[in-house]
Amino acid sequence: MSKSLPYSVKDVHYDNAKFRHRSPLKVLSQSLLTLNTKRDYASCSTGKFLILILIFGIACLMLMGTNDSPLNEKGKVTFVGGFRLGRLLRKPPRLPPRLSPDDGQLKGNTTNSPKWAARQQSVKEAFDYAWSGYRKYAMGYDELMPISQRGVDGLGGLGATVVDALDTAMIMGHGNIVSEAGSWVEAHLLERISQKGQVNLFETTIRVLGGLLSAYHLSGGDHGPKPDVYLNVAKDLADRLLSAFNSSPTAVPYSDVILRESTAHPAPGGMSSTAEVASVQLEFNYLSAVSGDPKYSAEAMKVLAHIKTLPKTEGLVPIYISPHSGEFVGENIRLGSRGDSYYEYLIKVWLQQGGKLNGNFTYLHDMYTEAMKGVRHLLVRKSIPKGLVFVGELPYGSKGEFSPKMDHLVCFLPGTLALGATKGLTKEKALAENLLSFEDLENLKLAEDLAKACFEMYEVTATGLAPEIAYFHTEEYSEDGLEGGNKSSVYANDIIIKHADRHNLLRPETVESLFVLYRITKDTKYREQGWQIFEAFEKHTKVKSGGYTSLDDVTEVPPHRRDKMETFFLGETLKYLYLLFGDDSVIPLDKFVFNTEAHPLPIRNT
Ligand code: DMJ
Repeated sequence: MSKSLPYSVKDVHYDNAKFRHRSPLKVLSQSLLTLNTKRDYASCSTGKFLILILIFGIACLMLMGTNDSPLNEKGKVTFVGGFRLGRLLRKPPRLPPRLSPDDGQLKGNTTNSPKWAARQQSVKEAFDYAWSGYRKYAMGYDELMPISQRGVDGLGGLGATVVDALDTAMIMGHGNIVSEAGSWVEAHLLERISQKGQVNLFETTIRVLGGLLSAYHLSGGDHGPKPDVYLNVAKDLADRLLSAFNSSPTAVPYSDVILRESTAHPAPGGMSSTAEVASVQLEFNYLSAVSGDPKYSAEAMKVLAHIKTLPKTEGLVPIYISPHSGEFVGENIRLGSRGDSYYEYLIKVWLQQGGKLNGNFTYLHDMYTEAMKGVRHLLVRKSIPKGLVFVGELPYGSKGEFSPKMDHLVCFLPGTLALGATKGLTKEKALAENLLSFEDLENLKLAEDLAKACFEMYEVTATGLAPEIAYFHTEEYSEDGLEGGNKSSVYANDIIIKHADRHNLLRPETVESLFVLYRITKDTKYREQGWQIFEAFEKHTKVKSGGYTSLDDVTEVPPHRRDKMETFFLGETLKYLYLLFGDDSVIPLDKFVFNTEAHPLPIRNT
């Protein structure tokens, strides 16, 4: 079957010829070859003059259009043979340079107050503690089981914790952990990738591919392997993951890949999750940009260009999509599991590709704007009696009944809404420069309201940690006897926590949103809330023998513990907390987008 689904090739191709490095020799020989074939034209003197100009022009272009490779350690451009003309003529490179070890975007300008510097240091120590436990009992496994003191491969066996933690260690300036994790990647990961079996396209892309690419960008090479090691492993992995796109008869990829065979198949049941197929583009785009090979981006972007053409409900989409038909399946609409990062990537891919400066991707901004309007119209409600603003679900579509259920996963939304409104600038700056539309202001307001509901999901429990899922008390929906266990909470009667939903997996979404909202609004309440959450993690999830653990029930103290430290605790939760308490100049939000696993990737220079 051929891929007959409509998408615009124009929308999905990078102009990568500009990034691909060609040696001066290659440029000259190719020019001469061209001269040869144009011999007739060159026989007149005007022709010769034009050809000379052409050669000169190509040489200049070559110097102006080189990618990041000529940057030395201080981020300065150097040219072989001392030829400096390019300096006069050079435009800024369209690719963001990799960070040099001295770059302030990693080290910050140290204007932080002692209070927050000390709190940030506590997060760094927590990361050290989490890593030490993992290294001691589970090095090379996907995850640590801290209670049983062993490792487990829940994500296909690529040492997911190592790769997820790597860029966090870089950002924290944890040189020894960068060395340990980086050396493990260099020694083992390529071999693992060539031998392992089934992995999930989405999980492997966001955690492993995203982690490698972020490490490639952030690494100064002073600890661990040379940055190119990360890039080479990333390419090998992505080449195999591409089979998920190539085997599918439509633009919608299969969900599972057999790495050692480079083959792919649908998930049991045949459907792919909407969030999964639409949340691999940041990673594949960046890989294309730095490798100079457009194939990764082209395949990944076909998914979004295809989804653009599908019918939606006020911009909202069902959580399943069929790789066989290319159509959405069912009517279940939610911003929690299987729906969440679809909305996140619409705006982040647009930002990554240069936002307003790059007209090729306006359709993503349009899809995002329509979807957020849909969220405000169809999914946002207020709880009773105290009026918390929350986002519910439409399990049977817009004609069916509204469910006041909100996954903790939905708590990515406040951060995404705020980012989409100001494009990573502070609210103050965006207002001063008159950059906020009415829509942006509405979204920013909603972001702040939702962040409150997310924080209250923590505040309302006995442990101070949020459950996996909360329900909100409304006129139509109430249930007694299912409070969170903190009787002094103002919202004790607004939030309902069912028995099956009382676990906590050390998830990042709320602290992610607190971090983004703090950067954008500068309101210190977000930092204080983040600190409260961090202290609750310290109190209830730290395991004596090493590492941190998920919990079974956040509504009782002491909480019954599960036995798993998820990779995103090191990759996301602790990273966002560290950044929340640190300098704003570290990984600035108008220069980086975080993938959905918190791996920062640079925004393309346009
Ligand atoms: C992470 O793997 C990613 O943030 C994903 O988008 C959602 N789930 C987890 C964290 O909760």
